[in-house]
Amino acid sequence: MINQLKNEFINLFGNDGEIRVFFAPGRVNLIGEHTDYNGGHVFPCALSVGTYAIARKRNDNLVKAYSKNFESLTIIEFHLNELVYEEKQDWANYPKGVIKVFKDHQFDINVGFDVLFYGNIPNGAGLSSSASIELVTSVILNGLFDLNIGMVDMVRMSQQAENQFIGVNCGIMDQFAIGMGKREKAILLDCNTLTYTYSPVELGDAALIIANTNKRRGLAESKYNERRDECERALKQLQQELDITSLGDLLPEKFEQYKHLILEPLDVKRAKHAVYENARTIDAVNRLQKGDIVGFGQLINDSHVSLRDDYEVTGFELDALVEAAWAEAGVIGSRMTGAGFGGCTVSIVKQESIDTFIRNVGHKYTEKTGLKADFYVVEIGDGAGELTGLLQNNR
Ligand code: NG1
Ligand code: MG
Repeated sequence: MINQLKNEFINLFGNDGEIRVFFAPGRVNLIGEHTDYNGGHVFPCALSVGTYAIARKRNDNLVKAYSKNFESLTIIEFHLNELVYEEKQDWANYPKGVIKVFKDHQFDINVGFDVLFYGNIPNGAGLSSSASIELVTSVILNGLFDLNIGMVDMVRMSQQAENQFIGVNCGIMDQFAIGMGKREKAILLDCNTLTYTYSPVELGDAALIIANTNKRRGLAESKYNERRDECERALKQLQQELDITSLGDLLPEKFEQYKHLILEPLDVKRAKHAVYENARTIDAVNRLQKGDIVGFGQLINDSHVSLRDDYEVTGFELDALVEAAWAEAGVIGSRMTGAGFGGCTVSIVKQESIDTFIRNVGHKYTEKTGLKADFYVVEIGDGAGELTGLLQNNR
């Protein structure tokens, strides 16, 4: 595939000068949802699918970018000194935003570059195609301009691009998982301190299956910021008596003791989810590490119930898909993943039941919603970087 992408690059931009290849994965979060911006723990992993980019420095100040995923569009062109958000350029705002943040941090990007992007992550499905474009742009800049930036700093700058340039006030989970991911491992990340550990995802005779509702997440952005506000308000009220910096600092027992300080009943539910989900995430990783897959799966189910009833970010389609999964014999756990409202679920399914799972759950889902679900067996891949020599061959 990479050779084909290189050929297309040459057809678009000519054959003059060294061509380099970069990749950033998508991610799936196993547990710890809507905890990142609450200073809690998350447990995501990088996928083997993601965004490929073929890139080469130019001699002038232009960036010329082309995406194979939007082939009807021509090459998008912008000047390094005019990095402004443009509604009609949609996807190109992600690379643009990252370049802007790098320049704002005084990194020396003295010439422009040509770039071809190709992504094989389903779009708008909660698998972080946007953070994937951000991170692939970061590693392009780091590589082409010999910037020698550490990955965690690139993760932070990619998040800043999303916050400041795109205007989504997201936490750091997606960019961190995509930058720091490791094959066959998930990352337990404390979003308050950014301390992290890798945990092997050994599920015995079971596999992880992603199912896409194919319901796009239209309202997600506005509801997302609304949930952030609700949690922030709850935190402020708790801080009147508690010395905490985030909801992630609170254990469930303490929360029960002090929740009367939160004035709005809805805010109590939102904060409750954040506090219990954080505790659940730490508990789940302990169980997984001890080989207690059933216990791990039970907590994944509990996470969905909490996101459905307390955080209220699931919706008809996600609930239909998860309920159909719960009814299957070979299912150890199932829940929504990502921001919610649509997008994907993640399930732990016994190998021998995968085919019947896909058939039965797909059928029930369509009966209930009129939509068709897509299913993928998860392969946990490596984080973002340049693909040199051998790494290019097996793609
Ligand atoms: P997705 O599903 O990628 O939109 C969003 C946030 C994360 C996190 C999750 C909920 C963005 C880019 N990312 O993920 O930071 O808060 O929701 O756990 O909005
Ligand atoms: Mg996104």
